[in-house]
Amino acid sequence: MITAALVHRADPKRKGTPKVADGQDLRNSALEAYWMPFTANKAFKAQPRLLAAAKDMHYFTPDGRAILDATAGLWCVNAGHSRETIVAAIREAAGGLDYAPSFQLGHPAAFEFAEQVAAVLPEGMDHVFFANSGSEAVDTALKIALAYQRAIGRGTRTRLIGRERAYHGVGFGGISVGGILGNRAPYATLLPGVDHMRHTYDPAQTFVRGQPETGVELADDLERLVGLHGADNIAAVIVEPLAGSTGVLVPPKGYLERLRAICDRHAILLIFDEVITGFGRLGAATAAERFGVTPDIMTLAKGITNAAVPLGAVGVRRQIYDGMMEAIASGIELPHGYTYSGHPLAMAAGKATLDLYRDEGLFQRAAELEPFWEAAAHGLKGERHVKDVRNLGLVAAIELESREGQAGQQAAEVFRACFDAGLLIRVTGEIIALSPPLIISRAQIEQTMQMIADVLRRTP
Ligand code: PXG
Repeated sequence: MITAALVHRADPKRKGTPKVADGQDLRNSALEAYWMPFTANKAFKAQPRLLAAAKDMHYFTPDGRAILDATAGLWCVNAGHSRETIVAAIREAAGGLDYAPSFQLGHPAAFEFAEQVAAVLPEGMDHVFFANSGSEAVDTALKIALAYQRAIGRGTRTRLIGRERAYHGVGFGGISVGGILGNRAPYATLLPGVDHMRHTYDPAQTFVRGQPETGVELADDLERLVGLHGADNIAAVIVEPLAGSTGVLVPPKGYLERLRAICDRHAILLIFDEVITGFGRLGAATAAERFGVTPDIMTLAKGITNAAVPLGAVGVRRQIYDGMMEAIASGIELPHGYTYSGHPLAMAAGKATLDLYRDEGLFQRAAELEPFWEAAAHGLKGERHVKDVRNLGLVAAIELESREGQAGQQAAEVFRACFDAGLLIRVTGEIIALSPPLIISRAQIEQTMQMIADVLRRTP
């Protein structure tokens, strides 16, 4: 068991079999070396929660307890866990071509997979750059936007526009265009020349099913920024079509369409960050497809490999790739890339993943489940502490009332109680975010909502 090995490695003098039920008896020293990401390290290490295995819809704890995964890991395991064809593809790749340099050399799987990704992207978006994470994909997208504007002679277009409450990963570019205070504040001045549109959540509109009818005019905030900075100084605007990490903010009807129109009017590049929304989450290959709005650049990660190997990608429209190729007569057109761009294991995992999505019709399945999912999520209206429910595709948010003077405590407690009861949810502030693997059954959807309701009733 991994936890036993962990304890023994960290403390060879320790005798006997350590008790590892839910990690309760693990000694802090065994957990010390790992500085955990986005985690309250001290609190976690005092009371760890460990996962040892995963299959299909479930995680398993070291003591063998099954945990129903209502979050697809971190919005990424869209086809369910440890799927055999993906595992087999990774194994085969690792034993064949373990690594190939990505600069000035190629290997067939990278070209094949780029073509396969391009085939699921909207018409005209037919070139793909590989990174290793969503954060790298975002920084790559921003750099492509800047480099393209400069290459085609629009070098004054250096400003980037993001949106309040946006999450675009943790690179300096991503946190600069991002709009989450806690992720920005510790890191001083960030990138210069960035501005933000307003977010799209209207707290007066609660328990809206799907896209809100009102709020399309929030897109006009981009016009305000054009009026402030001048279109000739703006390179690109980046938005999550559905803001996920910040707590599931669903775009009002017509909002993305209007954003596209404003970008077209002012020759501003539109970037969709589809790290969460890509690969079936909204019942289509991409949010762009679902909404019928095609951006100029799109970031992808997470579901692209079913999270089995880290991979990020950036899709770009033909005009951008061709524009760069023409403008830069010789030499390296884009001085950017990673040691692991197009890594053979990631390419193999990605190919097997897209095959699986196709063979099992999982994007279609998500679309078919959406009405059932929506009804089940909104069934939590009226439960204790629930002040809003929002949903789109196979995503839902259940927002809770805060306890007096204790912001975030309610949801944190619900998270722990759900985990103990055998359900993995994700919480941010007082918002429960649900985004299950697309293979979830109707019975498991009902079970998810029932378990949350039970926990809410027990939570003071
Ligand atoms: N863009 C978006 C829209 C994301 O949601 C990233 C970029 C960054 O991806 P990487 O691979 O660098 O983490 C993300 C990541 C959560 C949660 O629980 C969300 C993310 C990551 C971890 C947790 O909301 N999104």
